Amino acid sequence: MKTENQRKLFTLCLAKRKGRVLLGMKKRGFGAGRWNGFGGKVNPDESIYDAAKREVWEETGLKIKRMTKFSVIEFKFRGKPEILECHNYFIEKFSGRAKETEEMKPKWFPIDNIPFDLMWPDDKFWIPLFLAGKKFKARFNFGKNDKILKQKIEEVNSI
Ligand code: 6OG
Repeated sequence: MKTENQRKLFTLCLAKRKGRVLLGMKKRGFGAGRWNGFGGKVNPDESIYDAAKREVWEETGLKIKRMTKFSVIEFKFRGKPEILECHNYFIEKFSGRAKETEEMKPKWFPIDNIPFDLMWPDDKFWIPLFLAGKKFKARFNFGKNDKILKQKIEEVNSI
């Protein structure tokens, strides 16, 4: 009998304002050296939404006022049993100014100049959907050197 892969919950949050998207250069840990949204692991004692809010605060100093989920993406790496279930949020309203922290160096990018070559390889497939205001479910299977072996993206009405 095949057992269900273990799931690990993550969050990833993106802010968009006046034709620009806020990304952070990850300075340490998983994904270091890449631009990405803000987020991390969900602790056992918190909701996914609260975890997302906490990570944005820890990584940028921004205070979330309103945030909506736009997708759930599953990531699977070859040879590793677990599935990373990543819940993605659009930061619609916030207060404060993004500042550099120990983990992230934030920067606003024009939406027509997103540094996809310096991001996770999946991002170029789904960030355009996010920018178009779509909701979706996706799955990416990675092989050696973070190469995408298989992918599936499905637009949905609600998530
Ligand atoms: P910490 O290890 O910092 O959380 N993440 C990914 N993001 C993208 N765009 N593509 C991937 O492809 C990713 N895998 C993980 C989820 C890691 C952060 O990195 C995101 C979290 O926000 C494999 O706690």
